[in-house]
Amino acid sequence: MPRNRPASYPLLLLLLALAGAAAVAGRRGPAPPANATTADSPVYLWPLPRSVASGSRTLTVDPDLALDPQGPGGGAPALAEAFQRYKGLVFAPWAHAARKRGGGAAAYDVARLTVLVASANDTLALGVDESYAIYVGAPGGVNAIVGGAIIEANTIYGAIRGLETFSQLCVFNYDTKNVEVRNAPWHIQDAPRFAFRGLLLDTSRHYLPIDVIKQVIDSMSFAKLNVLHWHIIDEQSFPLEVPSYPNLWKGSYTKWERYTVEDAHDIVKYVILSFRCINVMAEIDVPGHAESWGYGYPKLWPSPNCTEPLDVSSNFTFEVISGILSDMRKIFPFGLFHLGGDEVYTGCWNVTPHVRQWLNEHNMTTKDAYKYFVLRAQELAIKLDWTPVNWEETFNSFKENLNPLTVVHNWLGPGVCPKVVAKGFRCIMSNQGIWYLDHLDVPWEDVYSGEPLDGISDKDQQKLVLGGEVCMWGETADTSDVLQMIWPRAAAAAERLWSPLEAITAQDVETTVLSRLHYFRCLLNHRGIAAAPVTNYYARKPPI
Ligand code: CP6
Repeated sequence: MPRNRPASYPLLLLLLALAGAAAVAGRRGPAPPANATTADSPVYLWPLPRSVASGSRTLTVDPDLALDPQGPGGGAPALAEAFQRYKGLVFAPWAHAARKRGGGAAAYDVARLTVLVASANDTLALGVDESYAIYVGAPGGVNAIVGGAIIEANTIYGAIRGLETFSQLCVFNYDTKNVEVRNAPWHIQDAPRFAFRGLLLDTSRHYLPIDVIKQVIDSMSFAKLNVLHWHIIDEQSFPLEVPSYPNLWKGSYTKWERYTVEDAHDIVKYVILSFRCINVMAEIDVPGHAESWGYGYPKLWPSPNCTEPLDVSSNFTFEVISGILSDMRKIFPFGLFHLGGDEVYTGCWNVTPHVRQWLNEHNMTTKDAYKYFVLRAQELAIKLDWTPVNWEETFNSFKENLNPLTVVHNWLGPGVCPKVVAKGFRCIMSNQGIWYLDHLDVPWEDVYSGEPLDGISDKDQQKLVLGGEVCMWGETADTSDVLQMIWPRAAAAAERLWSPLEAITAQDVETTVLSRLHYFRCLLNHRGIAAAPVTNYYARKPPI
């Protein structure tokens, strides 16, 4: 099997059938004989929680598992909705194989899931408390219920992270046809290492239908990623409706490859109102990467021969940016907004007569004009109560002038975040050598080697690293393959952003991490996400 090729569907299904069954049995290789005990089979969680204690009992889980909401935040309708969603995820993949229990009611060990949410505050912001604890069948657990299951969290968002982990403890037993929690009693305590755990989706190079974006969002929640960086617009197409400037989306590829304001609202509702605990950070990339704006408003181009970067000399440019931002503010409640600022090639500003004249009048070099543009766009975003995020070139070019609120987004390689935090700015790591998912030749092991705090030893400076983000640039990805390109490698970054560094030893990376990642990939497949095979897993698997 060639390396790194997105799996074809028949191949995917075959792998699913073989590997899925093997993984569910908790081992690599053939499924165990019918009389095999499953009590000592490993249980795989991804990302690894902060602390995990387990035992050796196997508990059955009632297909009619009931939610027992407790605490000031327990009554939120969103919790009930999330619980139903997770029940579906735990039981539905096995519906074809599950056997209805005939006759009298069988007693299941886990018939009720108590979810205790300490606070009724349901504001979703970066840094919201996502911690949780889980007890399953833990004698001496909160209510000392043997066979019971309890999730405790400070916020509904922590509870939802806990539901994800609980769902990963639930394993289908093909022999008994029960969903089981093995290795109980469990006591898990967990909280994320970084507040910002992002994934970039690029809908300009290829349009992605709303349903595909929602599928990506679902899959993000399985890996506990929490920021969807929506790179909506770029030079190739402008798919978003902007009521203030209704010609802008003439820059879409076709009128079918567009997002209405309602579509964008729908995405935000999907992540927020349904309490998946994911923020949407929207981006408009200026002044480079914006050629498509000019299809609707050619005046945004310095000239027909200079269609990028946007015309820095014209007030109209900033009026349009202001209109876009005001319209987008009504859609995107998240506190961060990305203003791009990368790969700005200002050469043609110099040779466009009216721009050249403006530069002369203002005594500016093109580099000055680039700075002027970025800072003016930042002011517009800040006025709308947004924290601006910019790609690292802005910091590299004029760090001393960036607004102190700026979050700098690394991409060019390692080494910039240490400089960024030393200057007191916040940083997000997306080192293109390892965290650009469109680079298909990067194996998961390299993704897994990512460490946002590399080169930063000062504790206060470390706090300025918000986290990191994997980038799914869209030049080579559309509906047909975007999920295969994202998964399973994004999971490798997700674990680095969630799990404590100390929880995973160098030896683990050589041994258990591979099995857990393989298991998580199968879990994604079972949940309908077309995750590709784990790179090189086949090469390391013992022959059957
Ligand atoms: N588009 C935008 C891109 C990239 C960037 N910005 C990019 C650059 C180099 C690689 C991959 C992606 N396609 N707007 C850089 C942040 Cl290798």
